[in-house]
Amino acid sequence: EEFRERLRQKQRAAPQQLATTHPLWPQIDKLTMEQLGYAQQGVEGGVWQLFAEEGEMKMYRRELEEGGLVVDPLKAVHQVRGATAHEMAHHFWSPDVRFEWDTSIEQMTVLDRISEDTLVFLQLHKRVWPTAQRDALFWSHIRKIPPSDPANADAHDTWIVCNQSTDHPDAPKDEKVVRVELTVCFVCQTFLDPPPAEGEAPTRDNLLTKITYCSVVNPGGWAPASVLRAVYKREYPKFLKRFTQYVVDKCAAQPINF
Ligand code: 6CM
Repeated sequence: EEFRERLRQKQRAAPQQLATTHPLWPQIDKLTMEQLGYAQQGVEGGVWQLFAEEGEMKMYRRELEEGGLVVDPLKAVHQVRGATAHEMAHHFWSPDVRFEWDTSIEQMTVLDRISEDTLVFLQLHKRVWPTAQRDALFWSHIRKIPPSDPANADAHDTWIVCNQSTDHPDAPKDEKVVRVELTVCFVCQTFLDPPPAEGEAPTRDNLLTKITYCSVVNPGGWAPASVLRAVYKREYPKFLKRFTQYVVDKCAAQPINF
C-alpha cells in the first residue's frame, strides 16, 4: 500500500511531457509560424483566382500540378459573428467534435498525443468516384498568438491550427487506400465590432471573427484533374459554411471564451 501511494505521488509529480522536447517539435514550430505568415498575406497580385463566393466568404485557388497530379493551393477568407477565434480554432482542432462538421470523413483515430496542444490523426476519407479511397496521417497543432501591437486595442489574440502530413509507426500504408499529403492552416482573429458600450462587458453581438483557411493537398496517386477540381469546388465552400455555423450555434448559449 505504501509503495502504491509512493507511485501515485510520483505520477502526480511527473511533469507533463512538453512539446518542446518531442523530436517533431522544431518542425511543428517552424511550419506553424510560416503558415501564419502565409495566411496573413493578401490575395491581391493576380495569382489567386476567385472560384466561390457567398456572403462574406470568398474562396480562391491557384491551379497547380505536380507530377501530373492536381495540388491547387486554396485560400479562403470569411467573417462570422457570434463566436471568438479561440472557439473557432478549438472546434477545428478538437477530435471530440470532428464528426459534427467534417462530412468528408469515414473514420478518425488519434494515434498520438504529442502534447496538450498537438495530436497525430489518422483519417479515412469518403471515396470519391472513380478514384481509390484516400487516408490522411497528420499532426495537428493549436496555438494562441498574442497581439503583437499593444496599441491594436480592438483586436484580440490570433489563433492558429496547423495540420501537416507526417509518418507514424502505427499507421503503415494500406495498399488499397492512397495516402494524401496535406498542409492546412486555419487562422482566426476576433474583433469587438461594434464595441460594447463604455464600461459594459462584450456580448456575442459584439464578436466579429475573421477567418483564413489555406490548404494544399496532394492526392498522392491517380485522380482525374476534372473530378478533383469539381469535388473541391463543391466541398470546400460546404465545409467552411457548415463548420463556422456549427461553432456559432454551439457556442450561442455559452459564456464567451476569448
Ligand atoms: O480541413 C479540413 N479538415 C481537417 C480535419 O479533418 C483536416 C483534413 C484535411 C483533409 C484534406 C482532404 C483530403 C481529401 C480526401 C478526399 C475528399 C473527399 C470529399 C468527399 C466528400 C463526399 O485538415 C476540411 C477539409 C474539407 C475537404 C473538402
